[in-house]
Amino acid sequence: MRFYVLTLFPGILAGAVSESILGRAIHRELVELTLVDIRDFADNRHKVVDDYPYGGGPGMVMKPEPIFGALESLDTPPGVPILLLTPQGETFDQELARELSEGPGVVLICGRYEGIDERVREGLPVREVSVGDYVLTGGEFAALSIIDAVSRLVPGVLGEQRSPEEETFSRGLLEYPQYTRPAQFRGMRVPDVLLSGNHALIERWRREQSLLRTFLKRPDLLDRAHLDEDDLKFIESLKKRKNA
Ligand code: 6GU
Repeated sequence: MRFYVLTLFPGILAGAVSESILGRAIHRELVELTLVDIRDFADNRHKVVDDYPYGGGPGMVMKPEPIFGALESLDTPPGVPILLLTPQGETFDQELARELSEGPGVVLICGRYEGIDERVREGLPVREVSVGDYVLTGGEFAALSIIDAVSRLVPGVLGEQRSPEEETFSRGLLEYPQYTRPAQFRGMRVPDVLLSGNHALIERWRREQSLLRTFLKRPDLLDRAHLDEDDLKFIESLKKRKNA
């Protein structure tokens, strides 16, 4: 999986991806990162990449030429998606992470300052993506989230701990509570069922805890989750209890 990141601040990404799981994935060449400094494609001697907005108003706007130039310098495989990172985009989620992880790579264009010249959206085949309803200082921090979420789905990156399919947003439910030793800590006990050694009971308890948590914290997820008959019965019992 290769990420091509167009940014005015390559150092933000270089630092963050050098550590931990991503750092190892890059070292093992399971993930490759091509950082492109948009400033290198400034079309003027002074390396200016932003300018005043036509029509006036506060702030600066990223010029189109360096972004087009940087993109056209890339040697990407055909069909690689080009994401323009902006709070105006569709919200990034686990489904898009999976989709991207199944392709050969992704181009990420990081916006900065108050905006990007509209002709980037108009003249390039970009898909606008946001990472949530809040405003960041720049797309670099969104790019890091996307790189992280996509990379961990690349086979080999996580090792063999467990398959990403088992976890929270893939199954569509929040995860059940986890405990490790000691069995008792500051008066708080690990639930007896987890110490019982009865794997059928444990599995059932975990499923119900997942359903309970999702019901309480993210009921919106239940509509999209894959639920069997027992799950639906359990949810019904939760609803009855809530209304009682
Ligand atoms: Cl992609 N960019 C910026 N600047 N802010 C954001 C965002 C992106 N996604 C959510 N907030």
